[in-house]
This record gives sequence, structure tokens and C-alpha cells, in this order.
Amino acid sequence: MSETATERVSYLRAGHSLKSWLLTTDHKRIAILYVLSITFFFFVGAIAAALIRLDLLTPAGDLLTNDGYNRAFTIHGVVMVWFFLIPSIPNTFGNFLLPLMIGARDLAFPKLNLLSWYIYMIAGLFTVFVLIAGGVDTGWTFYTPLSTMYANGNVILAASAVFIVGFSSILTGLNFIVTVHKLRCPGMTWGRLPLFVWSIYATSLVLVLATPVLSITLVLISLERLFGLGIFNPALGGDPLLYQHLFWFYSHPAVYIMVLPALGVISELVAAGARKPIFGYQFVAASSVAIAALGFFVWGHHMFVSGQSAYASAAFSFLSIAVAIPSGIKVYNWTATLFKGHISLDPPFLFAMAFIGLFVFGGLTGLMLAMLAIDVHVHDTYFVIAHFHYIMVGGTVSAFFGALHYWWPKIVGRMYSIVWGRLAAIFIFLGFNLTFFPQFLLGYLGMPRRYHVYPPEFQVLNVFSSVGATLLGAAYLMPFIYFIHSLRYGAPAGDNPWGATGLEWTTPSPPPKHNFDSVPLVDRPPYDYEVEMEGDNA
Ligand code: HEM
Ligand SMILES: [Cu+2]
Repeated sequence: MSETATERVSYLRAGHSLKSWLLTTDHKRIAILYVLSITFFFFVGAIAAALIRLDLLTPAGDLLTNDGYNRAFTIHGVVMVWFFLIPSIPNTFGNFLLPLMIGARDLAFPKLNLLSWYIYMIAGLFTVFVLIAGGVDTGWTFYTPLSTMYANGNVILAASAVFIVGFSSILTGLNFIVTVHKLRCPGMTWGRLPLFVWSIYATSLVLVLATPVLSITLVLISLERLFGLGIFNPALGGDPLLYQHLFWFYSHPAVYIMVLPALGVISELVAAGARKPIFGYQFVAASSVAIAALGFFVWGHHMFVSGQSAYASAAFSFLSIAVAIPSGIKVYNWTATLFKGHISLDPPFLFAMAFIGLFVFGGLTGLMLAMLAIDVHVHDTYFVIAHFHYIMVGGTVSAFFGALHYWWPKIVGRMYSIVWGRLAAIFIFLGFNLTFFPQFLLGYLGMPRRYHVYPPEFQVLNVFSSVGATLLGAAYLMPFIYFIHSLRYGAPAGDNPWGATGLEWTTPSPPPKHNFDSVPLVDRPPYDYEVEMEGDNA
């Protein structure tokens, strides 16, 4: 392969002007735009997290005022959920990989794809505006009547930001669904789709079906706040529980928007890291769709202590526990795939292994929370905070880093330092556990969430957590350094540095603007590792 020849036509080199980037309709360039913008918001959210952890070092909460603390955890939640986690894997790796993985030239609607990025950026500007204007103090959940009657600050501005970013989600979801239906290359049957594509497909269904509910709810909040319409406020004839139903009807499915793409990434990494076909492909694929569907029937587990009927709570408890079945299928099938595999310890696969452990921990504690009798005790404590951070940070953020380390050579055409990558994976894993494991204990002992002044006996565990957060923050910075270094000095990656299956590895790194020189033809099952190795030896 002539390096210069492929580089000259690569998507990275097809036009250098700012305009060629800002008006691009190439899914790969749009993916890069998203990488840059979500990284920015990850930093914004991380600064808020740092403030929270610093403040919690002392029982008196000396750093921030009460209101300042409320604003810090609100902006942390809003930014991390809607401006980092939800777009994180779909809009970056989904965008970059979906067409490559199914042998297509681009997404079905390239201009709509660019529009989605602009909508995301406009919503992001609103959020930056909220910050400059002093923030909001409702929490990311915008519960009424606090948000509609009392909250000081910029509820409508923040709600508008989340409202606008919803259109980006919906359009991206639509684009992905149509692409998977219409643009698969010859031979790429549904039974041969890479598991990452299945997970992005399932995520897109949730994006399209759930997001409008949140949008409408945010409009209702704004109407009540602006015009005093009695929708949620009992004094005006409204019902605050209605708000919680509407919010969680979106937000529980939304947690699957955040984790399903990560599950898809891990399926790819596990097969490539073990060099084996994935165990029970059909089940792993179907479980993504099952999780997406079931996710719509469990929202009431966020409302066990809200006063909803005990019968409703019992039904929601049962249904929530049922989500463990498809989630468990994934974990068992990954484990069976790894079993007796020659497991690589290169960075992407270390992140994948960390993911499995942390996801199991997050999932099992989710099951505990789904038990009514446990949840009434630990609801709104640090136990819940630890639960969802194990899944969203230990899980999704680890998967995001795993994906970055796995597909980086494909995206930029160069390798990074494997040794530093391994160190980063290990430090992130250690820092993460030191930050969040103490929070399970704190919650179990009774420390409530969203308080910044706490009894002195909770200090030791809080100090552990803040020290862990410092380590985690430093560990997250490591990849920035070696990735930027690799852009210039990294060794050329070649088409397929991990010896993986999948169409994206059959085209040069970085891929040409048009993805494939000729339309690929798929004639084998996915994750055909044995066959591939025989081929290599021959
Ligand atoms: C086995 C599957 C899961 C079960 C049974 C489960 C169960 C629960 C329950 C019962 C709660 C409410 C606790 C309370 O507030 O008292 C909860 C909270 C939460 N869970 Fe899970 N969970 C699961 C998976 C997930 C996943 C995959 C994510 C994220 C990707 C997630 C994110 C969250 C979040 C963000 C909250 C708290 C929201 C808030 O109050 O701010 N959970 N979970
Ligand atoms: Cu939930």
C-alpha cells in the first residue's frame, strides 16, 4: 500500500479550509466535529464535578454557597447527560462507523446529518449562555413545582437548550434507522450486521420514540412558568406526579440511549480481543432490541416513594427486574466469547474488560434498587448516585475510551503508544472505583444526594471519593496527550492493525472520502475469526 497515495485521497485530506469542514456532509468529518464538541462539553461537565467533589471534602461545605452547590450539580447533570453521554457514542462512532460497517458511502441523509450537528451546537450555545447567566438550580430532572414556581435562575433557557438538542437526537436517530434499512451493501443481511450496528439501530428507535415526550414536557414546564397554566402545580389544579411520569417515561429509556451503544462497542471489542466469533450472535443482537423495548415499561421505578399506587410500584418493580434478562444475556455471551480465547491486553481490550466488571456492578445494584423494599431506604441517597455512575461513567465512558483506542488507527491512520494506553486504562479503572465505590457505602449509611453539608462521620468516605476523582481526572487527561502526539509522530496504522473482521477494516486508514473503492460484497457471517486466521496462514 502506498502511504502517500492513500493519504492524499483520505477524507482528512479532502479539503483543508475551515469551510470544507463546516459545510461537510461526509459522515466521517461530521463525526470529527462531534468528537471535538462533545469533548468540550465533557470538560465543562468535569469542571462542575470537580467543584462538587472539592466542596464535599469538608462536612461544612466550605467552598460553595448552598445555591452555588445546587447550580454546580445541575449544570453537571444537564451537560453530562444531554451534551456528552447521549451523543457520545452514537454521534461520533455511530456516525463514523455505521456506513463503513454496512458497506455504504454515507448515511441516508448527509445534509440532515450536518444539520443535526448545527442543532446540537445551537443547543450547546444555549447551555453556555445558561452558565454565563448564572446557572440553574433545579437538578437535571427539573422537578416541579420547584422548576415551575420557585427555582431562581434560568429554567426556561436551560429547558430550551435541552428542547433544542432533542431535535438533533431525533434527526440522528431517523438518519441511522433509514441508513440501516436502505443502504446495506450486497450480502449484508440483518443476520450479518455487526453488533455495534444492531445496538445503534436499537438506540435510534429509542431516540425517535422517547425524545418527543421530553420535548413536550419541557414545553409544558415553560408554559406553566411563563403563563401560570395549571399543568403540574396543584395550587393551579395541576399534578406534580404527572411531571415525574412524563419525565421518567423519557429518562429511563434515555439511560438505555446512553448505555446501548456502549454495549455494542463492547461486543465488537470482545470478539476482536478474544479473536473468536461472538458467542450466541442472534441473542446478543436481539437483546439490544429487547432492552430498548423493555426500557419503555419500567419508568415507575424512579417513583417508588412518590406516592404512586402500591400496585403500580409492584408491577414496575417486577418489570425492572426483567431488564436484567437481556442485560445478563450480553454479559454471559461476552464471557463465553472470552472463555479460552487468546485475549489481547492491548488498550481497547483492557477498557472492554473494565467495562464488563463495572457494568455488572452497576446493573446488579440497579436490581437492588428495583426491589421495592430496598429502594425505599436508599432512594435519593448516594447509593443511587453510585449505581448510575457505575453504568454511565464506569460503563459508557469506559466504552467510549475503548472505542477511541480501537478505532483511532482507522480514524486518523496512525497508532498511539500502546504502553501509555494500557497505563491510562488501568489508572482510569482505579480512579473510577476509588471515586464511586465509597459512594455506595455513603448511601447505604444514609448520606442523601444533593446535600453539601453533612454530618462529620461521612467525611472519611467523602475524602476517599474526592481523592479518587482527582486521580480519575488526571487519568482522563492521559489519552489526550498520547493521542495528540500520535497525530504527528504515530507509526502508520495500516488497514487492519488489530487483525479484526468487519468491513471498516478492509478500507485504508484513514478511509478515502468515498469509503470504498468498489461496493463491498459480504459472503460470510460476522466475526468470522477462525476462517480469517486460516486465510492468513494460507
Ligand atoms: C439492570 C438494569 C437497571 C435497573 C434494574 C435499574 C434500576 C434503577 C432504579 C430502581 C433506580 C431508582 C433509584 C432511586 O432513585 O431510588 C435507578 C436510578 C437510576 N439509574 Fe438505573 N437501573 C438499571 C440500569 C441503569 C442503566 C443502564 C443506567 C444508565 C445508563 C441507569 C441509570 C440510572 C440513573 C441515571 C438513575 C437515577 C436518576 C436520578 O434520580 O437522577 N440505570 N436505577
Ligand atoms: Cu430507570
